[in-house]
Amino acid sequence: MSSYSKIEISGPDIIIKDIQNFELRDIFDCGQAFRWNKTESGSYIGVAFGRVLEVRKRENDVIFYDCSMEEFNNTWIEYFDLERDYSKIIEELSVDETLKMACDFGKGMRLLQQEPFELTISFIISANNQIPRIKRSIERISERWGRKIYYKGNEYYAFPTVDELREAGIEELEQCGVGFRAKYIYETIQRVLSDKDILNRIKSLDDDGCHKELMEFKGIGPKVADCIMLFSMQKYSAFPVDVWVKRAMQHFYVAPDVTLPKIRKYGREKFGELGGFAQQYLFYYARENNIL
Ligand code: 8HG
Repeated sequence: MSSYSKIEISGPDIIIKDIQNFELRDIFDCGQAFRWNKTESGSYIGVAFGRVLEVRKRENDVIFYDCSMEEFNNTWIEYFDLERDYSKIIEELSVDETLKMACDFGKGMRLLQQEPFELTISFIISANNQIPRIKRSIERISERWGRKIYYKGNEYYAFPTVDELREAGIEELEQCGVGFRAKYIYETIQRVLSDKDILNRIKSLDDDGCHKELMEFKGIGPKVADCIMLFSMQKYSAFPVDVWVKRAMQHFYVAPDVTLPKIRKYGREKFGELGGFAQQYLFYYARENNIL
């Protein structure tokens, strides 16, 4: 069962009617995506899969501005995970009191299906970093090497393809504010250039295989691998443990002196195939409420 009643065309726009569990703020501020920004009028504009999209929630509808049916069907249905029934996920997770609270807080969240190469580079940048800085670095990389796209007279930049990054050197990457991570990004670019299908192959593995292979890249540890596989490879047992998830788990479930790998194992065992969803509701709840 999908989570909307119907789709309408309105001039150049597409409107999803009566959508459930879909709030742009929850989707874009829950930590999974770095390229969406709120406009003064309350819509969000972002760049994904080489396209600029402006999207707005109006009462129970979602408006996709300037979007053909073809683009909607080929790109945004999957990207926004529109065919998944989130009320069922929330119901299953809510047997746990903590998750009930976290789901209630972030009930409009959806796990986006993002592009694997972009996400790999983005989450290498995320290691020991803060979200505003991560966003700025990704923006600078896109401005420097990505394709320019115009929307309403403004310039936006697609995240560069691996071929567009062929000439990017370590020093130039450093100039984008990524610090010590420049060499990891550089090496990842070289590896994907020499084996273009590598991320698709990794995506086709099972969850544990995927996690293991991603960690073969320098600059990708267990946490970053979990984020990449969860946000771009549909591996929903992934349970990324960063400082916020660690605090939430220690606050609600495990002893304060438990190690990160143990928290990850506990989370995966407790939530199984819904681990990634549970983690995302927890991350968002913990970060927005600054839990200690
Ligand atoms: O969605 C996320 N989940 C987890 N567990 N960690 C994340 C997400 N998004 C995100 O940016 N991070 C990391 O958390 C990156 C950075 O190390 C820190 C920012 O709070």
